[in-house]
Amino acid sequence: MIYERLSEAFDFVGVIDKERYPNYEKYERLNEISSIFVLGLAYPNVQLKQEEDRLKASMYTYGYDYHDVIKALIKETLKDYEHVALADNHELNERKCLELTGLAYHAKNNLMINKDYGSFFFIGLVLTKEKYPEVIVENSDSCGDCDICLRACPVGALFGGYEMEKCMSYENQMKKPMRDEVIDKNYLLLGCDICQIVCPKNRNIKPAKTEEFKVKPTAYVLINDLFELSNKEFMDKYGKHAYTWRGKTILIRNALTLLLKQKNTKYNDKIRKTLNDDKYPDWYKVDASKILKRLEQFEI
Ligand code: B12
Ligand code: SF4
Ligand code: SF4
Repeated sequence: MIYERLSEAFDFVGVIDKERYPNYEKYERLNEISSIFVLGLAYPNVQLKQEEDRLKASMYTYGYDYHDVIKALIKETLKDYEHVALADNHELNERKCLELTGLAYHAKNNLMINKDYGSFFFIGLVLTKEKYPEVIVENSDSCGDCDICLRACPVGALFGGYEMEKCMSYENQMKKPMRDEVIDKNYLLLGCDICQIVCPKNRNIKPAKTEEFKVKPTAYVLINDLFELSNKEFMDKYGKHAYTWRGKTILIRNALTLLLKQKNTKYNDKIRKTLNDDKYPDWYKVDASKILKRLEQFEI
C-alpha cells in the first residue's frame, strides 16, 4: 500500500532492503530500519534568461525548495504510516540508493539519469521499520562513448571522474574566496546547470507535473534587494527558494561575478559600501574588492 501511494504522489519509486546499502551496519539511522523507498520528483526543464537588474540561480531553484516540498508530500501521502522522511541533507548517499533500484544510472556528469525524466529530478528517501517487497528494475542504460558534458564543463571538473573542488556549483556555495577562473566563469546566482543542459539524455523528457516546482516570480532576485533588504526582509520575500540556503552574503558575492560579466557598473557605490561595513566577512571582501577593481575600469 505504501508503494502504491508513493507511486501516485511521486514520478517514480523504487524499494530496496536496507542490507543492499553499502556498509549499512555503520549507519545508526538504519539500525531499526528494514526497507528504503527511493523517490524521484521531477522539476521543469526550462531555463530563464539572466537579466540586468535581477538575477537567476540554478534551474532547480526556480520553484519552491525541494527539501520542504518532498518532505511535505511524503508526510501528506503517508499520514497513517510510521516512517522517516529524508531529502538531501542527511548522511545517506541518495544517488547510491537510487542506483540500487535500477531506476537511474550514475552518469559521467555525476548525476543520476532516469529514462523518462533525464537528470532533472530530485531524490527523496522514506525509511520504514516494516519490511516491504523490493521494487528493483534492470537498467542497462549508460553514457556509452558520449563525452559532451566532459567537454562542456567550463572548469574541467569531469575529466577522470567528478572533482568536487573544481566544480563551480561547489565553489559558488562555499564561504571562501573564489578562484579567479571561477570569478570569470560563474554565470548563476547559485549552482551550475551546464553539464545537465548539454546532456542528450535530457532531450525529449517527460514534463514535470509538481505545481510547487513551476517557475515562481521570485525565481529572479532583484540586485537591489540583495544590497538593501535586511536578512529577515530578504528571507520573507525569497525564503521559499532553495537558493537562500547559504544566506544572502554568498548570493551578493556571486551576483558580483555576474555584474562583472555584464560590465554593469550601476551598483559600484553599493559594493564600495559593503567593503566598509563590518557585517561583511573577510572571504566576501576578498572577492568583492577584486571584482570592484575590475568593474571600476568600466566606469566613465
Ligand atoms: C554534497 C552534495 C553536493 C555537493 C558535492 C557533490 C558531490 N560530492 O557529489 C555540491 C554542492 C557540489 C553539489 C552539487 C550539485 N548537486 Co548535489 N548533493 C549533495 C548531497 C547532499 C550529498 C552527495 C555526497 O557528497 N555524497 C557523499 C559522496 C561520498 O558520494 P559520491 O560523491 O557520490 O561518491 C560516491 C560514488 O561516486 C563513488 N565514487 C566516488 N569517486 C569514485 C571514483 C571511482 C574510481 C569509483 C569507482 C567510485 C567513486 O563512491 C562514493 C561513495 O559511495 C546529495 C544528496 C544526498 N544526501 O545524497 C545532493 C545531490 C547529489 N545533488 C543534487 C544536485 C541536483 C546537484 C546539482 C545539479 C545542483 C546544481 N544545479 O548546482 C550539482 C551537480 C554537480 C555535479 N555535476 O555533480 C541531486 C542529484 C539529483 C540527480 N538527478 O542525480 C542530489 C541527490 C540532491 C537531491 N536530493 O536531489 N551537491
Ligand atoms: S555543475 Fe558545472 S562546474 Fe560542476 S561539473 Fe557540471 S558543468 Fe562542471
Ligand atoms: S552528456 Fe553524455 S557523457 Fe555526459 S552525462 Fe549526458 S550522456 Fe553522459
